[in-house]
Amino acid sequence: MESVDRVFQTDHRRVGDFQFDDEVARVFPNMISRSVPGYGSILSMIEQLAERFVVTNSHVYDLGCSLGAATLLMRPRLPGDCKIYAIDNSTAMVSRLREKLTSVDSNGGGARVEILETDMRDVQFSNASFVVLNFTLQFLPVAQRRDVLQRVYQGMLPGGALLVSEKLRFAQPEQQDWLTNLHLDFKRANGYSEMEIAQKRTALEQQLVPETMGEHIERLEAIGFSTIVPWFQCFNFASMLAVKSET
Ligand code: GEK
Repeated sequence: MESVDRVFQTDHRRVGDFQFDDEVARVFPNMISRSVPGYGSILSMIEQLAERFVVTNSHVYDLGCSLGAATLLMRPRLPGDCKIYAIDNSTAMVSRLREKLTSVDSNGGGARVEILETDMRDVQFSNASFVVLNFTLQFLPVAQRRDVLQRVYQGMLPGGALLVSEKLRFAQPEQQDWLTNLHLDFKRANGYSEMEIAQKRTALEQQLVPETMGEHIERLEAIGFSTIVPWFQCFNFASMLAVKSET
């Protein structure tokens, strides 16, 4: 049975220091689906999009994979000669994913999975047909985001695609206020108290820095991606696809 997120329910926890530790990893599926509007829809589309972009004998990267939700959905649908690198720098997430992976049926075919406990800034990308950054880029310092995206692009096959899902910031204050309030309503409707919402917000403030959709698109274009398609948005959460030209 899924463990319920009560991480910020008491005010004993030292806020301002959000970490992907064991306490968070234990409740993570519950936490993310109650906090990120559209998370479930995005995951099911990742499964579908992987089938479209992944080519035989290529690599797929799931960067900041947490408990491997995207990896585990993609794996059975991809060719056996493909490899998914499921990458996260949290020991708690990676060890839970290792346990999970040994318990899923590996006889059903699909891609091989290699789990790496490492920082995505240190990954050497190669032969990539599909790269997933599902709510992960936002945790890197803004100044370091371009370098990671650039290296993804360089390691990507022609016709390959990068999927980036992020919390967004809005340049117009009215839009920012509306969408923030709608997101807060979503969290309240999912049972989070005002104290939990406030404490998590404080804890994440320094670590999750959202950018505007325009900033994302501009950077991806500057790197060289030929087509950038924002394909999903719910309140202040969005997902986009950046495709590398075939030629
Ligand atoms: C999902 N994609 O369920 N290198 C590697 N991993 C990192 C880094 C880094 N530098 N920084 C953060 N992480 C998942 C959800 S959660 C999103 C992604 C959220 C990892 C971090 O350890 C955590 O597991 C993940 O990125 C972010 O589809 O919690 O809002």
